[in-house]
Amino acid sequence: MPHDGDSMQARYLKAVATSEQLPSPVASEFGFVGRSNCGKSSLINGLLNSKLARTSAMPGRTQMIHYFELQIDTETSFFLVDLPGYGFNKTPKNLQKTWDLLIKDFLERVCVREVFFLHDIRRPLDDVDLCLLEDLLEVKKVSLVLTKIDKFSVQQQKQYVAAIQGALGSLLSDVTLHTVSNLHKTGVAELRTYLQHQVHHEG
Ligand SMILES: Nc1nc2c(ncn2[C@@H]2O[C@H](COP(=O)(O)OP(=O)(O)OP(=O)(O)O)[C@@H](O)[C@H]2O)c(=O)[nH]1
Ligand SMILES: [Mg+2]
Repeated sequence: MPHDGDSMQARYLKAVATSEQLPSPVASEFGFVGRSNCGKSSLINGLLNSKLARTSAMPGRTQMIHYFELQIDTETSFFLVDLPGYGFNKTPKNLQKTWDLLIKDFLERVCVREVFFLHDIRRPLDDVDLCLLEDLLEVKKVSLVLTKIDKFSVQQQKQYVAAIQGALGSLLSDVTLHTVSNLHKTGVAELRTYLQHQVHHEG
């Protein structure tokens, strides 16, 4: 059942710049990845029902891993992890390397239950996106979250979702597809319920 947010508690845990700073694994963690500007931090705020994650119209805003804790009830608490966006060319090469290593170490954590691959519904999935998706699927369960659906009418959304499903090809059956608008809060409560379900159920 979707929550109205009244009983939830959200908390910013920490920023992580190197693998050594990753917190000890005490609860389920969910990673949020995707191109810069696709709406990762915004959706995390929507799920937390807070403004704890910093968002920006300028790509590359989130440059470290940020851990947020969401306590839904006395039995359910988990971490939403905001990962740096990719496809941001202005980042110095050596910094990009450090980020890649950090993300790799993050993905190896057993406590990371699933990765949410966020993608702006207006953009076609290109080879870089598909490569990353394949890499993620090798190590984790993956949900593909199409963001900013408020940009389209319901009819257009259907067409764009169908195009993305086509681009996924054989990967389609390996991912769980979600559509959201954080602006209109469409699909956000459902995604929170999905997260809660993953915490309580294996697989
Ligand atoms: N129309 C619309 N705009 C959105 C939505 N979610 C986010 N945005 C806008 O998209 C821009 C980027 O959002 P962020 O949440 O900062 O994106 P990000 O993926 O965290 O970006 P980086 O941290 O740079 O990787 C901001 O201008 C947001 O206001 C949405 O649901 N609808
Ligand atoms: Mg961000």
